[in-house]
Amino acid sequence: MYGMRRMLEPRLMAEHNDDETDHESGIALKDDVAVQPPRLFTVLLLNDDYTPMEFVVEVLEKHFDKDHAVATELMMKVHQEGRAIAGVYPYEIAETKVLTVTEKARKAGYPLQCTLERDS
Ligand code: TYC
Repeated sequence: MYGMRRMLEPRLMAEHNDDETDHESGIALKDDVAVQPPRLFTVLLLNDDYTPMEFVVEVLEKHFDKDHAVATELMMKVHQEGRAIAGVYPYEIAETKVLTVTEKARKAGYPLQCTLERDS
């Protein structure tokens, strides 16, 4: 009479329940939830005629974890080709980087465009 024991001694029930399924109710607990990897978003930098090259290099170093040589190459790619990928992240991280970089550029008086693109 597991049901009765459960009513009287809920702690005992929990100790016996190794597979995290409630066998009496048939309710599936957390084992049955399929966990999906987070969707990834691409953060892009776009070219403009006014943001100083050094500012973009600094952004890539400080916010996208690039060393000075890679940051300089990426900045030149944006300058010459119009855009480049700064990094690829789950949504919340990508969105935060876009907001942080955009705010930093506006505060410095530059029109730098930093945008998001779904799934890389
Ligand atoms: N084109 C800018 C200049 O000549 C430099 C620049 C590079 C601006 C990359 C934005 O995302 C950018 N000063």
